Amino acid sequence: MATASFSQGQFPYILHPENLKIGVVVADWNKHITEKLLIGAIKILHERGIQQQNIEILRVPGSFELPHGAQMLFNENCDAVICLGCVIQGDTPHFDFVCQAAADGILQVGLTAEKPCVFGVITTLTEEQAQERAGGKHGNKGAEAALTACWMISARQHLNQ
Ligand code: DLZ
Repeated sequence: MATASFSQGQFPYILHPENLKIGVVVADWNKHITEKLLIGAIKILHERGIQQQNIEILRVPGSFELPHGAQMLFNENCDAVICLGCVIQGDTPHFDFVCQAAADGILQVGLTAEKPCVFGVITTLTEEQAQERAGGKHGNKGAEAALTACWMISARQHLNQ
């Protein structure tokens, strides 16, 4: 569960949305889920004052490709990148490889770019659990990822970075 202040969208810093460019990279695997994450993320960005023309959406095949997609978006001068995917466990170890690669890669890309690169990847055992996290009883993890991006950008702005 998200913490209280976070789920209420409260940050310790003020976000200055003017002139920000935000990248969103979306995996096509489990598209029926990732499109809901995308809608949730875009809604939050609009609410926080990011204009549609300053949101760059890039679609990639699967969650494994999210880090490379994020790298491409940072090369387009994005101030933050939100990575959206959904990995549902199957009968093979593929799940673990894809999840680990996505998590490690997203962290690495963000640290290399020295900018927020947010892990908005749902990793679940079942389809039902994924639905619950894409606008169901556990909220929308795409929206939470967008809030995380806004918070981290505001932290950088607070430090004048
Ligand atoms: C191959 C694969 C499998 C089995 N499952 C998923 C999944 O649940 N979610 C996801 O985003 N991607 C999956 N992929 C695709 C990989 O992420 C990747 O696109 C391919 O292995 C090609 O590199």
